[in-house]
Amino acid sequence: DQAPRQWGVTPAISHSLPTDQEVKVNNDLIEELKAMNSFESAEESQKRVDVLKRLQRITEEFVRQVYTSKNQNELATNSAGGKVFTYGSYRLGVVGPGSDIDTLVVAPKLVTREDFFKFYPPLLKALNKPGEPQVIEELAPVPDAFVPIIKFVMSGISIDLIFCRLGVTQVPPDMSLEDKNLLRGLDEKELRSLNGTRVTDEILTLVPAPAVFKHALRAIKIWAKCKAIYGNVYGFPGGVAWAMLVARICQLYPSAVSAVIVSKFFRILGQWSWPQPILLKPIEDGPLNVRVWNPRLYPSDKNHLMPIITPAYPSMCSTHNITPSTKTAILGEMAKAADIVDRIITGKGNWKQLFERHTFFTKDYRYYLVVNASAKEQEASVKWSGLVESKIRHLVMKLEMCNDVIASARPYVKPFEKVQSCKNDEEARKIANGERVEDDSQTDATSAAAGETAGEVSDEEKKEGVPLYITTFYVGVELVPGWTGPVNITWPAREFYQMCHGWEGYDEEMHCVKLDLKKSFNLPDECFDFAKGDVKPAKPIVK
Ligand code: 3AT
Ligand code: MN
Ligand code: MN
Repeated sequence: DQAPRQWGVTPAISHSLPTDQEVKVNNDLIEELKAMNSFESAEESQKRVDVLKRLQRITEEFVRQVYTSKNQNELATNSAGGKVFTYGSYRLGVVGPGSDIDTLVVAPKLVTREDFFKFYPPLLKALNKPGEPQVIEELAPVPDAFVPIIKFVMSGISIDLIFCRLGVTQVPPDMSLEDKNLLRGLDEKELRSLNGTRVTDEILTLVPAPAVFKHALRAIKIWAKCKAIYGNVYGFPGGVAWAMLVARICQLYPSAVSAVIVSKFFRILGQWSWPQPILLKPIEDGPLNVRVWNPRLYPSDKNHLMPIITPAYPSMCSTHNITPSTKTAILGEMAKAADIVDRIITGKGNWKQLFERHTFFTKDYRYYLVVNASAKEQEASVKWSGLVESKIRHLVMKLEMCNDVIASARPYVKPFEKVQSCKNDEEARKIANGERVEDDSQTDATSAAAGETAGEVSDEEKKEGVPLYITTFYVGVELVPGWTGPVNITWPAREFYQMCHGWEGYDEEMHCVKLDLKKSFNLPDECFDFAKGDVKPAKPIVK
């Protein structure tokens, strides 16, 4: 008899097959995932397949057009190829009804990023025929992004399309991105673009049973979102990091069902000796002159509190954003979840209890720091709110340094967007700065749901005055026990303003950012999901 294959960097903890009870609990889990609308219908999945086939054809046409424009002969043009890869939740097999498709176009070396932005958008636009339903909507190329991207909606599905050229003359249909020598000669943007697909592809090869992994990952992602501990920008693990955590547990229990993976997940990772890293395989060396995660070599890597390392060369820490407060929040939720899942596994509880909504706004804090980022124009607002969002975790770290008054601070993981119509520029300026305005009849905000883009201002609203695009972020603040004095946040506020105002695109006529400390009972309605049973904190009655 052969010893079972080892998955990952240590032997498995157990090869046990599931018990009848575990199988039953696992079926309950799948039913609960269905009830929560985690899966799409067969038609919806087929639509994604069709959209990807269409993108593959457009990609081949795109490469041909570039070759023709560069006077390449017919033989070279016809064999150049071009291929669409996927990454993100679609590649990992965990898409839900609202997910986008994250796609990567790979082309041979003659095709540049400039060609991509010049030739690809017109090919997409050409799919829209007059008098017919529009195939492509919301087309938005962003060539100067950290990862240059074309965003659009195709047949109703959001697409993130990024690009990478390789140092090869042909990209055939069976091309694989596994070989790390393909990375030679790429610039930083190309390396970043290629990374997502290489990492997700590799994760899938490193788990013993992909179907078990996918269901467990669906459960963990929903749980993390319910508990508001999901999102890299705010200092929590993002989709890829959660996926690697689940994958590691799958390696340790190769024969377990998803429900058991979920239960071991909370026990093992909640008690993990962080900052010991989570690895899916030994870290590899490679042909590039780039940094690979190594705390013995790089002091900054030693600062990572919960390192979760990507498997594909060049290995990186996917969780360098985690701060002391977000780490505490994650481990606290894991400890609570471990107890809940113990009861579920033994038949004394049910899965609904694991997926209960967080109490961030209803119970957890008495004080909230409200961050309002506002701009006079929608386009400016998108960039500005993104910039402010990226600084929230720095604000949290500064707040935690005021440890004579503040015990902990935790960011909420979703922005709230609204458009407010103001009488004139002067009123807009006042509102942006959080000053009281006399007549509030003109200042009803039209709120958009959390995380969604606020709609266009109607013509009527434009006539009435000037719009102000406001994005609001929240940070829960816990004071040191027994503190009754004033809460002075002058220093962290000043530091935060400085960070935001230091942005190269900052224009004080256009952008504004303002902090405001509120008591829990003064939080606006946008913080509560009354349909899900949220109850707004009441003002304490003072005798
Ligand atoms: P959804 O099902 O789409 O909600 P997802 O995991 O696919 O979940 P995204 O589409 O937001 O999430 O992201 C897919 C990957 O794209 C994850 C990460 O590798 C990369 N990515 C997304 N946003 C950023 C960002 N702001 N910076 C760097 N990489 C990003
Ligand atoms: Mn996605
Ligand atoms: Mn995406």
